Amino acid sequence: MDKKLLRVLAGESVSPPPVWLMRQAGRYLPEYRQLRSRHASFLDFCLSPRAAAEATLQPIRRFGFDAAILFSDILLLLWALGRDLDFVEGEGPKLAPLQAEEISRLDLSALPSRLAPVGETIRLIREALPGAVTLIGFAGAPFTLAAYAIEGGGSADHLRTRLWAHHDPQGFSRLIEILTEAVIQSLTLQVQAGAEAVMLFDSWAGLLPPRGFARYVITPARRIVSALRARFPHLPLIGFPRLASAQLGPYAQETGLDGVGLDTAADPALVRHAVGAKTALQGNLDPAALLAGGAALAAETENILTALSGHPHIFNLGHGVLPATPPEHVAALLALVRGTSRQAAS
Ligand code: 1CP
Repeated sequence: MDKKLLRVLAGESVSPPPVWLMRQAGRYLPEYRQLRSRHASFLDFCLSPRAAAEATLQPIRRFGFDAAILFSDILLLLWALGRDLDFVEGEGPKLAPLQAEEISRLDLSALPSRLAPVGETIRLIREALPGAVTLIGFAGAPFTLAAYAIEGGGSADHLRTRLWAHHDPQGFSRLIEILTEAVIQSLTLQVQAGAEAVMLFDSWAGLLPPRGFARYVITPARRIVSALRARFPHLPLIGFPRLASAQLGPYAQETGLDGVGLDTAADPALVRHAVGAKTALQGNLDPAALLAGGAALAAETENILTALSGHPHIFNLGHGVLPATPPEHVAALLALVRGTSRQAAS
């Protein structure tokens, strides 16, 4: 196998580690801003296969990452289930907040046709992608999707979601089950189109108390892993339960995922023992260190490389690239990880 990222997800420690960054496509790149300006709506942009494929490939051409991540958004799945979705410039995503009586109207039947352009995007990316680069597909995990559906967008405290889970655990579980099925369908479509690994983004998993985490994060992730493994026995899967590093031991062991993403606050030296020798770890440079650049970037990068040396490791950030990040800092990071700038840095 000549793809470093797939070797690491199979449990091998590779030095230097493969590297890609969450939100490696996006506003910090001038070529992205130019491409984006040709589409009025972000949803249309994500659903235009040629534009989305181009956005995916831009950071690969510029930096030569070891993986490309499909350019799309986790919220497209809610739109594919019949929820109205609008990305408001400068404010973020807006949806009509989901009411309990609307759960039964979430429509799984429209999902394959509504997400068909995503399959086309993946086919275009695979045609253009260099052979050593792995294409990662993704979905939001059910709990994070539920949080966006219920709140109607981003939220400071996610109180509607957290209260719903306590007041009406049966209704909430029903919603999680429907979203679990939708995630399985979306990831199946992506793998059939050519995604070589998939990642589950559970950005708000850390809001839950331990029993809620087991029920709404671990159980759905395990179902997603087993449904996909039944269809695609060799498919590598990565999970990213953000802000939940204390739960990563049980999360890795009970879900059967091949890799786990670490957020910025996670201590890699502790987590590597909690998850065991075979679970790959992905992360976890502070995006602010990448924005800062210079000595801070070099020191933080070195710390992570040392803490995960000898463990299957995919170098990444602890969250997405910040829009103000100078592209030269990304190039400097790659040189640090790959050991080609040790002289320059000393
Ligand atoms: O151009 C623009 O203004 C749109 C900004 C943007 C972009 C570039 C959004 C809106 N989504 C994306 C792309 C995106 N989103 C990718 C593409 C691939 C890549 O990483 O390069 C991915 C994987 C996502 C995933 C995503 N969307 C997550 C999970 C990761 C995370 O950041 O925690 C989440 C929570 C979202 C929701 C979302 N979409 C967009 C915004 C601004 C948000 C966050 C809203 C909020 O919570 O306030």
